[in-house]
Amino acid sequence: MTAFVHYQNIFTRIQVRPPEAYPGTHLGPGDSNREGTPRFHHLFGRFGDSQVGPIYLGYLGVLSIFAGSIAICIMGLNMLASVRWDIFEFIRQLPWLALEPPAAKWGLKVPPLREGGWWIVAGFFLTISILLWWARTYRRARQLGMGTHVAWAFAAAIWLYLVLGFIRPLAMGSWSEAVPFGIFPHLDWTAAFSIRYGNLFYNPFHALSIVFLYGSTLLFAMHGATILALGRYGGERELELIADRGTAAERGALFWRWCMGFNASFESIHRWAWWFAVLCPLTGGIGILLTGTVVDNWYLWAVERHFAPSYPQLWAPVLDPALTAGAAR
Ligand code: 07D
Ligand code: 07D
Repeated sequence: MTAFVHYQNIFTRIQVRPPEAYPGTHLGPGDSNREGTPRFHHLFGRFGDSQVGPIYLGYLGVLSIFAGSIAICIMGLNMLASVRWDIFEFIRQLPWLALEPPAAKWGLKVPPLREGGWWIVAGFFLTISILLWWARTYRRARQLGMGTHVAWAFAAAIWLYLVLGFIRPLAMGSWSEAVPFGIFPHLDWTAAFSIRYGNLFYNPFHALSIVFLYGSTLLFAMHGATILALGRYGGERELELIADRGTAAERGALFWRWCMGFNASFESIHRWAWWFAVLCPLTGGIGILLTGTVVDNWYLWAVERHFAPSYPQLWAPVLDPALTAGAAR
């Protein structure tokens, strides 16, 4: 039996629980206090660290949550108004409800609140909230003497968000080009956007973005699996293994070299992961910014460059079905 029960470490089994909660490093001058008494929870320990809190809020955190809450309240109240303040309908229809941007006739003007003005106000507060949260990731990393890699990765996502809701609408001269707030409505928007601009699949930057999206999941799976598989040799102590390649690092490297002839190093795999993740929204944002501004129809653009076939020439006259006798009947 034991011959078949090989080492398989998929779920976290170890609860890391020191005798006392660790409040974190010394805070510098100008820093705020940390909030909350740290506690240990078994359930959190199953997914990550069993210690929960204290959390550092600081003024950036408080302001960000405040601005974000205003944005969410404006969206929620507008959605509630759209179902005539009926709470039951609000809950039932929530995934379909929307706060839409202003109509095209308003261009970049600020319309009355009921005609898209609320979308601008909500978008303003959401953007402030996201930017403040970005500053928080940057400041906390600096305070801990870390690199600012998390902040710059987040900035890549914010780039796509700003292109979708702010930069491209500015370039097109109309807020109506922006994405609505709403769960399914924002998906409808992507479908309509793709059709309106001649099928986004022919946009090479959309394709690149997909490469990095799929590539990210592939790398994530390969890396996660490798480290778990090396757990019995201390493989999850990645940093030590970068400095001093122990048997875990050697085995991991050998495994991939045997399987595909090449291996990332314990350090470089994280650079691969970072770049793949960052390039997904970075290339995506470029693709969206080019759409409607530089390229009007991606399908025709691809036909001109000979990588999409043109529709076959129809020699026989095409009858409009609406004009045939059958339609009248
Ligand atoms: C798992 C981390 C947790 C984050 C979560 C998201 C809100 C929004 C607000 C109802 C991976 C929290 C969501 C706070 C609620 C209101 C007003 C991150 C994880 C759980 N989308 N999108 C979703 C956003 C765009 C697309 C889900 C945001 C573009 C498709 C969720 C933005 C385009 C699909 C969501 C944004 C696009 C989704 C799950 C901003 C092209 C899905 C997200 C700010 C990029 C999926 C019903 C998730 C779904 C989905 C949020 C932008 C396409 C509601 C906040 C305009 C095709 N999007 N999205 O897990 O199930 O992310 O939709 O730009 O299929 Mg989206
Ligand atoms: C959304 C960045 C902003 C998010 C931020 C987070 C909060 C929440 C939470 C308090 C994700 C803010 C967070 C506010 C706080 C709490 C809980 C990043 C975001 C700052 N596509 N498509 C992409 C595929 C089609 C379309 C990217 C696949 C069709 C449009 C991605 C397919 C049509 C856009 C991708 C497919 C279409 C995209 C997104 C397949 C629709 C975009 C990458 C197999 C019918 C976006 C260039 C990303 C883009 C985008 C994948 C098909 C439309 C790679 C796999 C043809 C309009 N598509 N797509 O990082 O960049 O998103 O395009 O069919 O705008 Mg697409």
